[in-house]
Amino acid sequence: MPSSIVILTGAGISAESGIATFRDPDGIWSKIDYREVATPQGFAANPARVHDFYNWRRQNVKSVEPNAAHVALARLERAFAGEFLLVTQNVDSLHERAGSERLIHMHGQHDRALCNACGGRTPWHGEMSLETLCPGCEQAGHMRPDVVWFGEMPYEMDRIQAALRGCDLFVSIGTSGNVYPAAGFVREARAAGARTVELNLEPSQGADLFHEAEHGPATRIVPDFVERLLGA
Ligand code: BV8
Repeated sequence: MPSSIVILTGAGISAESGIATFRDPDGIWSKIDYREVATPQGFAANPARVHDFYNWRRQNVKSVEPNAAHVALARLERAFAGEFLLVTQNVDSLHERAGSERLIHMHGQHDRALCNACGGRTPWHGEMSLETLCPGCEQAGHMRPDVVWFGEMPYEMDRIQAALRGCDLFVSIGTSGNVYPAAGFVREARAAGARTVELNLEPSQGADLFHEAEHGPATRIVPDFVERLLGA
């Protein structure tokens, strides 16, 4: 039984809840150019288009539920006596809704707003636009989704890297291993001597970096993995 577990999740863990992934054949980036909606330059060039993109995603998540994989990770967190950290690249709130608590959204959350004028952050479940007033400074024209775009520094990297340095089990779930620095976490975990496991529908970009891999839908392979780990 490990003493310290770090888990990384990506869009694949939410796929069976009905949320589109990014790089699967019919994924989000096959329809929309990420440079237009997930970069500071895209937001500066056309904030209305970016607000439309996140308003659509925020609305879309309202009708979906956490799946068995999210629930299994929340169960593991409760049942495991050692150190536990769940790092997600996802900006949806399905992990929280499944009961996960020791959780970092390294790419932010689309149901939170950030004001570029005062730096204030606030939960946000409705529409957002250039006309939206910041609840803190009451200025309009400065609100953005509190997500990390390409070229921006992911959140809580110090805390994540400290956990990676101390873990003896690293599990990567539902991510294609395309986006850094998340895609490099497996290397940091291996350097710390951790056992590294990939649970994914198919081998990711970084599949060769993992000691073990299981391929299949997350709602099947994640509960099975948690069951075996807790039963060990
Ligand atoms: C940064 C938030 C530096 C918004 C996203 C090397 C080192 C460091 C940086 C870089 C580097 N090389 C390049 C970079 C820059 C860049 C980058 O990585 N580019 C890539 C394209 C090469 N990285 C950055 O810009 C990052 N910032 O490095 O800052 C810095 C330093 C100093 C000062 C300032 C800055 C920031 C990256 C974050 C960007 N934001 N999202 C939003 O969501 O709208 S990233 C985007 O991709 C997604 O949000 C998602 O979080 C992320 C990763 O995607 P995945 O989750 O993996 O999804 P994907 O569709 O790709 O894969 C799904 C997988 O699931 C597949 O493998 C599939 O097989 C599997 N699957 C499908 N169904 C199932 C399943 N598995 C199981 N069951 C199923 N049913």
